[in-house]
Amino acid sequence: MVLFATTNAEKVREAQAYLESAVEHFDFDYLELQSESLSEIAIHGAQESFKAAGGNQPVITDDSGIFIDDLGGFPGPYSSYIYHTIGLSGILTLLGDSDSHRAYFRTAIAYCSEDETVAFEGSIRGTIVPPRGTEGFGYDPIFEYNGKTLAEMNLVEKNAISHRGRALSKLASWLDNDPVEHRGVK
Ligand code: ITT
Repeated sequence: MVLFATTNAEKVREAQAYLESAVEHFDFDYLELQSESLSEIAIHGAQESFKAAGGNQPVITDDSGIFIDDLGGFPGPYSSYIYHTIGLSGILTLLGDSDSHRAYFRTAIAYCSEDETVAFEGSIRGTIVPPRGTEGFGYDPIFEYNGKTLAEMNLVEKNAISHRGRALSKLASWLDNDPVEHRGVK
């Protein structure tokens, strides 16, 4: 079993749908490191959460961001703050009327156990569009990939192509192949 330290239950749902091992929500708001690197933020959070959970169960964390080309990669690591302040409509206002804005989503998932701490990143390129769809969460309604926004995909479809799905896939194959016995994760 692995604990997923996050305040975002939607991330946990996606991980539970993806990973074979049992994933349990650890609703913990770790202190976020100020860094440009999602992996560094996730690793730091995983180590803090591992201790907070008692130090005897593996913990994962997920730090994600949306990086918009026309805004020089903004909001990137500040995506949560921007989402809660100006929101999706604020982002669209910043971008103005022109139609196609390239962007990518990136997720870093860190895993911390007594033996090791590792991080895996996944990303997906797409376009920022006016909001469509009711599935998913956060920036999903304004991020289009192959003609559909992430909010127009169900959880399985999103996991198959998403930043988080790609990071989870790397974590899953590492858990399968790493020589260290994962103390009950599998
Ligand atoms: P924790 O830090 O507690 O895990 P959070 O929701 O604050 O939860 P992040 O800082 O990683 O997580 O997320 C940055 C923002 O990006 C936040 O507003 C999320 O809602 C959003 N976000 C993260 N993953 C997303 C996804 O797959 N689709 C859409 N928006 C996402």
